[in-house]
Amino acid sequence: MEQKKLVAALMAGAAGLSATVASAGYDVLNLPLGATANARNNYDLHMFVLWICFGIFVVVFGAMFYSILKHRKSVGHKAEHFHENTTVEIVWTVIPFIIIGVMAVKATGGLLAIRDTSNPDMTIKITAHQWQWKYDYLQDGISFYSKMSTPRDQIEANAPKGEHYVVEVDKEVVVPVNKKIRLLVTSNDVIHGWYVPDLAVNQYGIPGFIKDTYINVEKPGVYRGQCSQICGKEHAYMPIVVRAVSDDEYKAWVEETKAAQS
Ligand SMILES: [Cu+2]
Repeated sequence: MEQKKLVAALMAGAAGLSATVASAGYDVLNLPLGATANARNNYDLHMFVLWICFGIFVVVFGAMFYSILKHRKSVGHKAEHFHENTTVEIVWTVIPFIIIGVMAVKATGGLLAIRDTSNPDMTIKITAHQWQWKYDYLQDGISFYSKMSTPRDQIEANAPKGEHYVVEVDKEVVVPVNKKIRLLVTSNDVIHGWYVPDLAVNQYGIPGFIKDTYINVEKPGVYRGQCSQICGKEHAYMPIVVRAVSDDEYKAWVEETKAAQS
């Protein structure tokens, strides 16, 4: 009887917890679904590994609690005295090996896709500065600095915070959708990180080195990010805003920006 009450209490607790988590909109705690194939792949891989962990958790803790309840001393069980069971040892070596192997194959596929910067449609060079970003569109001959546009008054709490507080910029990085865009990331001073979660890119900008990565944005929209490496006193104030637009809109933006530059 006691046992049943305990199990019922545990189950009620678990159900209550999962209901609370679900109603709180738990997806904000998860990885973003993202707007690129790599972002989606990262999300799927993350969920795949998470469910494997959950399965292991259920099996291991299930066996443990079953043993504790069913084989306890007060109901008359005596501890077994045995060691070395070849079958069990083979099973608990082979099963984890298979699980890790499957995860490694999937993860390696994802990593290779992320690293494949070959055959880009266009290239943008990104140079980090304390504390702003410089963008050079190598094909289109556009070049500009992008700085945070949140007024100082909001930061110093003299004015109410805006909707995009500290993740808004004066000049957005405009890119066309469904184009493979190679990003060459470097830095002018210290190490920075060009980090846009929705695009699954978090790339170091290191002085003296050029690192390459790429994006291929599938959905038009505005994607916000921030510098991910502590790079000095204004580190928190060097956001990134990428605006993905249709091909025609991109061409129009290029013409407009070039006309304004010259
Ligand atoms: Cu930085």
